[in-house]
Amino acid sequence: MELELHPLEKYIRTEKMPTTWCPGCGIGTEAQAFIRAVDELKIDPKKIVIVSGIGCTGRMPHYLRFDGAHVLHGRAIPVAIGIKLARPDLKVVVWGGDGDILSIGGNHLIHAARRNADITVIMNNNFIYGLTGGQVAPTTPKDTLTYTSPYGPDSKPFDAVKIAAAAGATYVARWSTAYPVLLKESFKKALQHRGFSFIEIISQCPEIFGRINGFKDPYGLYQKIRKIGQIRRGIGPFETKYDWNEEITLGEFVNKDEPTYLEQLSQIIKEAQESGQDEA
Ligand SMILES: Cc1ncc(C[n+]2csc(CCOP(=O)(O)OP(=O)(O)O)c2C)c(N)n1
Repeated sequence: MELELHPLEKYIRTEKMPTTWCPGCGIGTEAQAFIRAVDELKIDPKKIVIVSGIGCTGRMPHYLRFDGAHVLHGRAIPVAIGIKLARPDLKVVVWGGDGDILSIGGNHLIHAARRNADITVIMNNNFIYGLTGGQVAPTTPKDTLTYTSPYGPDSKPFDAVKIAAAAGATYVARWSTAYPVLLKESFKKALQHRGFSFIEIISQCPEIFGRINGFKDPYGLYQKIRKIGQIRRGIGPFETKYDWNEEITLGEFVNKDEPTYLEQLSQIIKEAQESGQDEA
């Protein structure tokens, strides 16, 4: 009898299994939501490129059967923009950790957003540097611990939704691993969006962040994430909360249509050619 393959197996590099991700990690839930989104949209997998930096999340191009690039820590966004400029027909997706996207790569994030670069950035926010063993991240919430901030973080956390929106991102959403179907729907919107789309996912890192913060198993941390993740509809990005003790607001906060980076560049070149300036 021939074994029947799972219908989504074609999107996974099964030869690379098992993954390096810890048991109970939220990244697998994100990957599944993404491939379901691609499948439902019937996008040709050859038209998708996943670009990642270094981190646990950075392993994504290894495990998903799309073209991909695993580049320097923090530099996935400029590589992705380069790919998109060279091949506008491709859907270019950056998948990174909160350290990758907001610390070392923070500058790239804000400039990609202000340019409305036609890429999607997915940021796995596990509140900590996972791969390197649990250092404090720019997202580490007040009243939580990491191995380099054993008395709590010394500064207030970044709220990625507000940063992306303030910098000019034209699609901004935040979900959590507790809502995989809503996350999938959001991936579908981002993949179809013209311009810069940003999705933050609040996700559990049970082995490092969970342990140091007193969660005995992945489910306990997942429950906490489920409890604080409040979905709010019809509010703007600056009305959201990022508070470990009260609420991390989930939902879609920006969705607007503006000229993309490539369109703006093309317009400038066209105007320069028409006025004869490009001959100088
Ligand atoms: C230029 C450079 N600086 C630092 C590092 C070490 N480093 C690798 S991954 C990482 C942070 C990982 O945290 P995050 O981006 O949040 O991803 P996660 O592992 O949690 O998914 C750091 C500091 C590196 N590889 N390259």
